Amino acid sequence: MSDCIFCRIAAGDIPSACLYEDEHVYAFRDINPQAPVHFLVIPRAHIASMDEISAENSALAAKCLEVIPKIAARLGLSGGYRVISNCGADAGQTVFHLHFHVLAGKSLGERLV
Ligand code: DGP
Repeated sequence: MSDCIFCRIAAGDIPSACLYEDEHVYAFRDINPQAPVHFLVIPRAHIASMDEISAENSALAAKCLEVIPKIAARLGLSGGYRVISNCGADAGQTVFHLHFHVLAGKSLGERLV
């Protein structure tokens, strides 16, 4: 989708700090980090949110999840990390292209799950 900012980032039309890419998945650092380490993992295909995951496209979401421990290991996140996907207005989703936030680099505490 040409008007989707994350589609354009995955396509290389908008610069980003890439951490991983393959045929299906793109990962890059969040522009507004909420923790010392904060990156986003997205499918290259446009899926608007968790609400649009179905039997037909769930393998793409799984591919996103598969790369998270690989990136975490490369970044040395041995202390752990938190994975969040905001879905819809109440969750504060601002970019309507499925993405998984990965937060780490400090003790994140026990609040908010
Ligand atoms: P959410 O609220 O879950 O939809 O989070 C969207 C995130 O995307 C937010 O943490 C900021 C990040 N973001 C938005 N625009 C850009 C951008 O152009 N580049 C990068 N790297 N991150 C972006």
